[in-house]
Amino acid sequence: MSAAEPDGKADGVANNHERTRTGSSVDTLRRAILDNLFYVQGRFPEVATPNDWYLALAYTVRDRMLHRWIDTAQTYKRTQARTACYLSAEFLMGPHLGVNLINLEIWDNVKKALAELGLDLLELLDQEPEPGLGNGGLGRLAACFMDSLATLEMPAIGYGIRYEFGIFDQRIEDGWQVEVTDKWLLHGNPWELARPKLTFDIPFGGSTEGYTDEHGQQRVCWTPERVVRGIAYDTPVMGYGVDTVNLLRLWKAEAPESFDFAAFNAGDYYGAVDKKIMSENLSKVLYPNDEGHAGKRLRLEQQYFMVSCALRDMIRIHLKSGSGLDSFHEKYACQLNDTHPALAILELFRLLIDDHRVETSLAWEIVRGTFSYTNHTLLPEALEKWPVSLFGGVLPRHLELLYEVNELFLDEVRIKYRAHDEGRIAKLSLIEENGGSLVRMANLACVGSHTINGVAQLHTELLRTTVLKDFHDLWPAKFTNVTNGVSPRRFLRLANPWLSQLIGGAIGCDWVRDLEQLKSLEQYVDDRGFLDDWRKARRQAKLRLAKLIKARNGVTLDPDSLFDAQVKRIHEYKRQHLNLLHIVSLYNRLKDDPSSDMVPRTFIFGGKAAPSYRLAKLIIKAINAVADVINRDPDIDGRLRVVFLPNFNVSNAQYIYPAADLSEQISLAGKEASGTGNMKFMMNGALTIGTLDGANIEIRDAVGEENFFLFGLDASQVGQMRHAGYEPTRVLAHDDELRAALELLDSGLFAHGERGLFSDLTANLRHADPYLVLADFAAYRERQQAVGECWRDPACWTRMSVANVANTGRFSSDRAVHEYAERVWKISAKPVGK
Ligand code: NBG
Repeated sequence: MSAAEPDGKADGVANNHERTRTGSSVDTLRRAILDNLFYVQGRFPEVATPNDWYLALAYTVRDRMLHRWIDTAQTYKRTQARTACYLSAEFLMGPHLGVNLINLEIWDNVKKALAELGLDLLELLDQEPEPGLGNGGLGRLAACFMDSLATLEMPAIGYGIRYEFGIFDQRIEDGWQVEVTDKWLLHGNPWELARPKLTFDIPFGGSTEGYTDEHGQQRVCWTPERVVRGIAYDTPVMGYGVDTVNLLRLWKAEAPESFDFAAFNAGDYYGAVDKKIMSENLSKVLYPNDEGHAGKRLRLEQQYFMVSCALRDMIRIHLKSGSGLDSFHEKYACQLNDTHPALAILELFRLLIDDHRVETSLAWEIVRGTFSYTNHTLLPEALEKWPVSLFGGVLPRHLELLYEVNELFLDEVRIKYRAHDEGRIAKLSLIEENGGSLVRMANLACVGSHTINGVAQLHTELLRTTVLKDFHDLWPAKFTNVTNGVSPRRFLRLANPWLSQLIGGAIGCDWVRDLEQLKSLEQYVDDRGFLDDWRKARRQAKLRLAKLIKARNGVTLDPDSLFDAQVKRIHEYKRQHLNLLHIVSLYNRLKDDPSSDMVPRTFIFGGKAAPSYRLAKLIIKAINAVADVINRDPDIDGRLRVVFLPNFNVSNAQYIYPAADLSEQISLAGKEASGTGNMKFMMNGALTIGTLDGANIEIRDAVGEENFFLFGLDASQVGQMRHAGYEPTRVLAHDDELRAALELLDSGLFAHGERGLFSDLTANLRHADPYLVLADFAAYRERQQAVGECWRDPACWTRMSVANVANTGRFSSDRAVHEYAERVWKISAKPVGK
């Protein structure tokens, strides 16, 4: 049957071999999997392990992407398409296999083909190690944007680092977080293609010297102290239901020569390999965030390595097309994903002036025409700054250029205001003089970009009025907002097969590429049959999560209890401890009055703490300790369950979002830039309990206040309260339940009798409470009470759940990418072959 089978679109060749690599019928897929098992893995079915089969399948899927990839590249080349380059130190892609099966629309056929081979697709999906090349929201956003760019058929390249070790694996031992290295490359990575010939030698350190060129021009020559070679590794990123496959190009660091032969010959074997090791260190490991980067030379070197490789690659492509560098900014729109790649501004300037001899003012014009900058945080401690001495040691030429740019920029400021205002100049300067001098990366990003954006309306507003106020005063038109979005392919279509199927049956499947279509689900909010099916579909997802938690935590969950979930990085501003205090107070209530009527709840936590963030790690310990006691207490009788699912990552996120009834988005107002987990929960039909922070505000606007559990201070009230002098002890004095909860945490009950184990946490709340946990506690408790009441009316709850999904359209990353494309990048779709 296979020979007559109409295969994939570009598969025009009537040749058996070709068909095996491109066709998508069940029979062809089965043959292809076997072929890859033989010829790529060198295995045969009788001895193949699940991992062998996974790899055979992955290659089968990759084969189906490759010709589309080449067609896409040819289309872009032929049309000389303007291209968005997403520069990011993090791409938290998550497992590729599932989403590629969805995007290629071959899920069902692959499933059948595997069944014929006696294999289970879900089992093979589980084999894939997660490429965790990111910390959290910022890295995952980059991945969702890559997905949307491809789906919208927009020319784009993602540039980043191929870390050998991504974000650490989190184990929980005795309730504590333990970090373990993540060996995602251990069994090979079928999704990437190494490009050993595509390399750049990146200079570091050394010194600079002026000289006069043959035309009498003053120039500068940088003589580096060492060179590291960047090698390209390409990962195809498939669009949904289209032929577009875009490129994610990650750089691996190597030594230009594996051995220093002089040292080797002199008998210094270790010295000879030393250099190689030092070079390779550059792409060895992803830095966990919240680490305080100042002084971390390796981190600075990583950033430079990445942007220099990326820019040299862009220049290479541009020159190859026959264009001159004066049109570089017409060819490329480069997005700086936070300040991590902001060195690209100086590096492009340097490459243009020093290496390509572009005249300085034209070079600066090109630079400013090229870059745009997204800010992802308002936390002052997260804004990157580098000691000038470190900066100059690693990048001597860039420091000179930084001073040059700064001088020109500060003159621009003086001229604009017709004054020399010391205060203003000090705030805007690229250098902070505060004890030691520091290079301010956010300021550099603002000065070198044509557009600056925040990631939710409130966040952008706060950027305009606080963190970047002086830049906004100077260039109001540079600022814009693009609220984040998430990929409906991964986080609904793939993650939640049951709900996807139900939705598909009701309104068809076009929502996968046009999420606004979910709006028409509103016609079903009073349809009892539909609501029943909705509950059943959601229950399936809860059962799946319960199974995972049983396996990982050994805790049995009641799928009919209210699943109340908070999954995200552990951080004081996100206030997992507010949630925890509420749980402890519920526990107290049930112990005081075992007959009290409370809806059964399962509290699910997940998230990693930065390895050096002590208080965050203590919060993890506290959650686990409380879970341990509550889950064992016979008085509670399963009415409360608390679990901390270890190692929150994209893979298990796909189990959690679909299973949650309630989404906890309880950060202190004004702190969470946007949040994207909030969107993923909503998209799957969870209701939100949340503050007026980040994108919660827009979620509430979209779904209507009656479908959202709002509580707490808003950003301006937070400011006022601080201004008036906030005293947590005063709150405590008036709230017996809250006091009792804190006291119970201190009592030793949750610490095998060890009093004081949590005192750093509780004392911090009692005496400082920098994130106003206590101030918001009463409002939170009250809203949680309302959540419980609402849960008692399943029809009402389900209606609200449907309403949430129906109004989720705006939170697709497709919408966000459209906005960037139109307002920031000025790129448009280039469908393959057209
Ligand atoms: C995070 C913010 C989130 C936001 C994501 C994506 C970093 C540094 N910032 O609120 O905390 O949703 O970025 O924009 O990861």
